Amino acid sequence: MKTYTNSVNGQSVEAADHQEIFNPATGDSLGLAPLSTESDVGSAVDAARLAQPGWATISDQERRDTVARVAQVLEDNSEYLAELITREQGKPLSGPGSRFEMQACVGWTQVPAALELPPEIVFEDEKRKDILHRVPLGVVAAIAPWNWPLMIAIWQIIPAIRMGNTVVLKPSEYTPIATLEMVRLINQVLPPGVLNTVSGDGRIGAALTSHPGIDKIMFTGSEATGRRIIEASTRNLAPITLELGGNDAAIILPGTDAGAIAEGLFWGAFLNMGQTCACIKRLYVHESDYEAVVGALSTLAGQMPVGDGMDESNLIGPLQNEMQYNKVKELVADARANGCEVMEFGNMPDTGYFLPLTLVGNIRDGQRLVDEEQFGPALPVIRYQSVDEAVASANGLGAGLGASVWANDPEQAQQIALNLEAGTVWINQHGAIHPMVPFGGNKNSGYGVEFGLEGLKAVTQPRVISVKK
Ligand code: TXE
Repeated sequence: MKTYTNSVNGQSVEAADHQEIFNPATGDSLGLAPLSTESDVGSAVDAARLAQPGWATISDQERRDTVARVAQVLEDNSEYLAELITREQGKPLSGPGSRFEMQACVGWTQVPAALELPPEIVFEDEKRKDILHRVPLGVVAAIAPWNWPLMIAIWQIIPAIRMGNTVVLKPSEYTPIATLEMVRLINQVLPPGVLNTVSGDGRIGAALTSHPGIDKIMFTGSEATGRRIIEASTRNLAPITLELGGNDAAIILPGTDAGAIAEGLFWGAFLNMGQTCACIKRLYVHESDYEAVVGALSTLAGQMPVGDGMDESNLIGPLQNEMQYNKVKELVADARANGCEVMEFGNMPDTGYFLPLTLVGNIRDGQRLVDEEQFGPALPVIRYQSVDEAVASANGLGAGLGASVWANDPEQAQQIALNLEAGTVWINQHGAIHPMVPFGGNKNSGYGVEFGLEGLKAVTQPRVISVKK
């Protein structure tokens, strides 16, 4: 059985203890992932601290060139890593699956490599000149989730490295292998100590985020863990970028052509089997359009090939883990027990954490499947009578990551969008993130933004040089 290792100071480090990782589609063993100790966390942070001053003092151009070489390594190894993602995470190779995730890894590395944050004159008169420089924070702790394990790790580590920080990354305990392999490959072109890993569950995450040697925390995960990380950071006062998922509402304005938007709605809700922070998790449809929208989504759901994602004909795979599988099943069972209409599609394989693509009708705000983040392939479709009522419902929960408005007239949709409490409101699309466009949550979905120039600023601190004339 293959044993995977952490990377510390450019070296593969053997762990004393391991956990076996299994394919969520087949149950096959994928090998042994390392389990770090608290002392391993200390060694990884020490390596990152030691490497940071040297990495920060090479020229900006040299750092950009190195990050561009990282993008090339990702591109060269994308098929190998995509297959590992599919085996470990479950999303299919095809469609918006693991090859798509690898393309995103490449793109989200190329863009920071191309961006610049030059010093900025923020004030000047005859007496003084004030120049704002952006300097690295130091060592960044990156805590990644299991839904887009490589892509989200890249979102966290690449801007940090680009700006002269060094990193200690902890992948999710559900999906460590593909991430550790990606880091091993990236480290072929990074100087030792710039990118290090530790592995394990929340205890190791807590040891890392509370470590006094950490200067910044990048976290994507649940709201509950986000709150724990804020508490842990009182030990190091590290600023935090928190992406805590959402419960995104989509509102279809009355009279919208259901056939024209069905595919966008479908993938907006069922991308990665719904295990995506910015997926449609509540769909609000005017009562006069309800049958047409449910009909169009049912047709698509009924046609989707489901199964092991290593088979290139499949577009829908299993849930990633038993915890998530049970959570989604429980929410659907609750809806069924409360009289909702549960419409299930697809022939499920007998093994693995497969759940049918599910639309749930006759459901209202206040029911668990609407109010709680399902993070799975079960979409509540809620009828509304007035657009004001739909906007109030969309804004009625604590989450505020994304939202979308769907309409024949995009101008009309934009007016509605301005009233939605979310970090991003998409029009006639959902979850359409881009490496140049800042992305982050409002309300309980977290704070801080990633991507683009704003994302680079978030991994720096300002240093003002103020000159008397
Ligand atoms: O999340 P956790 P889990 C949501 C989704 C899911 C729920 C639970 O609804 O059902 O969260 O998933 C690390 N200090 N999202 O249990 O615990 C952990 O090891 C530091 C939405 O996987 O938040 C992992 O690496 N780190 C989300 C990471 O935090 C800690 C994506 C995320 O795990 C820690 C994933 C601690 N005290 C789940 N405890 C999104 N935003 O898209 C755990 N971790």
